[in-house]
Amino acid sequence: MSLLIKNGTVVTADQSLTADVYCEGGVIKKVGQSLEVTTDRVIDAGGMYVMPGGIDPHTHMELPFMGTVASESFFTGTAAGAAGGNTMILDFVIPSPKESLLDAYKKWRGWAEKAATDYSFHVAVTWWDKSVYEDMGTLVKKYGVNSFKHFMAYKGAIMAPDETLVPSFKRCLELGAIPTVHAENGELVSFLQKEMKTQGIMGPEGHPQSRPPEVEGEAANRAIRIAQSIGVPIYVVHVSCEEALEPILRARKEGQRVYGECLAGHLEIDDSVYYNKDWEYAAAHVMSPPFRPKKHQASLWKALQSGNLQTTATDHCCFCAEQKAMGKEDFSKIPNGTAGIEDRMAVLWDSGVNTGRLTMNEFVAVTSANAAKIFNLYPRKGSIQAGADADIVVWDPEGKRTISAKTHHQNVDFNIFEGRTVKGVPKYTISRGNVIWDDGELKAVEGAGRYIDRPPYNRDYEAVKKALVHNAPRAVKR
Ligand code: DUC
Ligand code: ZN
Ligand code: ZN
Repeated sequence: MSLLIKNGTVVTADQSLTADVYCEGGVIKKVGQSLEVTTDRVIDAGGMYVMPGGIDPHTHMELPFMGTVASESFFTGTAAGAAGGNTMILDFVIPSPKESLLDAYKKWRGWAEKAATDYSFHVAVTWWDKSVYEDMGTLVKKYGVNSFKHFMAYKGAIMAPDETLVPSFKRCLELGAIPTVHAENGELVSFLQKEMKTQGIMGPEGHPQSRPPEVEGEAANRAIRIAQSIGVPIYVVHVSCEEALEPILRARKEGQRVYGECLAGHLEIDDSVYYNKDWEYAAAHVMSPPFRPKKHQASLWKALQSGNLQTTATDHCCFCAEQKAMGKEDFSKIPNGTAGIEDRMAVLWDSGVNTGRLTMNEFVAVTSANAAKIFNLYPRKGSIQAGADADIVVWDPEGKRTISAKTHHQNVDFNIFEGRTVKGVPKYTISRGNVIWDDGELKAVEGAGRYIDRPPYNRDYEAVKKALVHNAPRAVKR
């Protein structure tokens, strides 16, 4: 299949230019003005922007979690993602404690064969022993994994205490991989959940109150300081509040290589949702970290605008009303997760580009290119240039959509952006040269997506370490 996208404005993280884009065999062959080629299909992108397809670096398709399984499969989730302009996800392999990392990785690879767009995996380190150390090496050297996730919350389940974080971060350094963290102090969450219940608070309003911003701030700071002591870069997922931003800003100012991600939901939605009288509505918003009081959103936007947060994601993790009802009598049993893969790009465009907070180039950076760079996929992904994968979104800045669970493609019965009309929508989403979102028609094919290897970073880690670790070892000759 060959495809020519004509008359559009190509917008990448680096530049905007009037150019045609010719794709063949799943890759971009030429970018240039007035291309004359024989092709199977021509898309007229007049008045539209031709951008790298979105990369959502944080999703959980069909995740077994909190006694149930997320309702979105790798097929339905990536298809919905394509309807929203995405062409790649980074999902998470999450081994149960004592489960071999390699076994879990192979299990997830099997599930993900259904994906309609390309995908890759972060692998969670949920426990520690010699086999985990060895499996991390195998995953990096043989299976194209260059990022390892650490949940600092979910005590008694997948939480990684310091005695796991420290050796795992050190192993990441040796391997040229990057540690990532879900930053919430799991001990404190567990303590505060009990406190809430002692005070008779059993409804969804107990969720944000048992996971306040200081719980996130403490964990973010601790993870960043551990990374600094070891000399390894670090990526903090779903930064939701000022208390977590603070150590990120401080560390970046000190020259530490710290990256931060924020979610479309945290940028736009505040914690009043948990105090709604309707239990189902409130429970549908239960995710961790929770939505925050309004002032945090302004700070997250500023951090995104200034480049102190580099990526946007969704933490797409869907549970339907009947699954949320598992926590009807106890908020701590409500499966944590909300959807958003179909809406992230349009919401970011509407609230970011339309308001002037982000330039179009910055929009591409935070929805695609930066994730590709941080996770070593660039320029194969996240760019529009000859040789890159033909993963493209043709964006209609005048198109409008009113977001609703009744019309979305996500396999979940609730939408946190319900009723919002966004201006700026994907008109065509092209995955490896195939048009899978075709002017309102979803043509995603189950199994068409491919696993993408991410090689380790070939930085000079010893030099990086020397520059980062404040106190170089000093021996005294006696
Ligand atoms: N947070 C969620 O809300 N869901 C899945 C896992 C997580 O950390
Ligand atoms: Zn998380
Ligand atoms: Zn997550």
